[in-house]
Amino acid sequence: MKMTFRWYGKGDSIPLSYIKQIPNMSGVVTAVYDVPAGQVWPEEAIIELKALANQNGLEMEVIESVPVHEDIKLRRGKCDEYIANYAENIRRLAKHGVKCICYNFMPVFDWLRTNLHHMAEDGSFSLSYNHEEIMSLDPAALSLPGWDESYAPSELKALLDAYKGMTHETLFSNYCHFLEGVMPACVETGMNIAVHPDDPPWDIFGLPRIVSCKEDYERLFAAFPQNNNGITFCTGSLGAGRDNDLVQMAYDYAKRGKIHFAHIRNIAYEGDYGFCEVAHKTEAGSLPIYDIVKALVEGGFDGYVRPDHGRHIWGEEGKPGYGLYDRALGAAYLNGLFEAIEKK
Ligand code: DNO
Repeated sequence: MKMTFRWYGKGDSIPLSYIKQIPNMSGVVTAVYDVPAGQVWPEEAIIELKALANQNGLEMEVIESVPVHEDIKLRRGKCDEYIANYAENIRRLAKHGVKCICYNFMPVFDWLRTNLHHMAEDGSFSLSYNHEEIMSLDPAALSLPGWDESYAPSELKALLDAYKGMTHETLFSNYCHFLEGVMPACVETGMNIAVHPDDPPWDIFGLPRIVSCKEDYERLFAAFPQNNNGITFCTGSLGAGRDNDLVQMAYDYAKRGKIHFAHIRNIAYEGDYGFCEVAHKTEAGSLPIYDIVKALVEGGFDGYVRPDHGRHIWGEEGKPGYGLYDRALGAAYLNGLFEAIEKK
């Protein structure tokens, strides 16, 4: 396994030199943030990002994300041009040493939370999700920070209208159309693409979601069996689905070489759907983090790992989920788990 850390480029308040000081940190997970979805990333921008990481003793082998334009998910407008651009991005990134691209295929919204500053008893802050609150919101009037992409209210309304009535089958067929277009570039360059699961793993606001559970993965792997076509095993996202057996999935998909990237974090369940993000350690929440890591190791997992969302602790402020301190603690904990389990 290679331990990595998400870094939001030059605009990130966390210096690369601090990230390097986290024990066993091999590299950053980053992206070119100032190019709109659908466009080709200038090679100079890729070279510059990589140079910054390398100057600080860090690799840049994982990109999260190359965003998928909504026209691709809707299979409309400039869909095919955007797919060709995506394939070009794969080639360019591969040329500069990138081995894995994390992306998602969630319509309109990426991860969704109702509170980005939920205070725990110990005074730490984290992200939380309350299902009843989500159900009572008007999606067209939403504005939540943190997405890779955000929309003006009028754009959001038009986009939501465009998805009206879309079935899971149609979205999956649009997804296959996208993969048909980009898979040759992956195979030709050796690039692994790792789809991030839906977060949370169920339909939101009537929008279909198709990367939420074992059945979804089986359908995806059956359609595109290439080794390059894999997943980002995100424990927090998949784990919000009470029916997902994360330990079994971790073992099976690691064994099949499908897990290119793992996002590891813990959540504490609240009610049937709700959850609150907590410290990474097993006992802090509802997910069996130790057993999941053990299953990954026993399945022969050798991909990239990053500690996912951390809490805000010790007075730190900044991007929700992406402070330095708690993610560094998470990395240290995960390093310990992997070392102990691997040596056993
Ligand atoms: C949230 C992240 C997601 C992830 C995208 C990948 O913190 O895990 O935003 O980067 O879904 O495309």
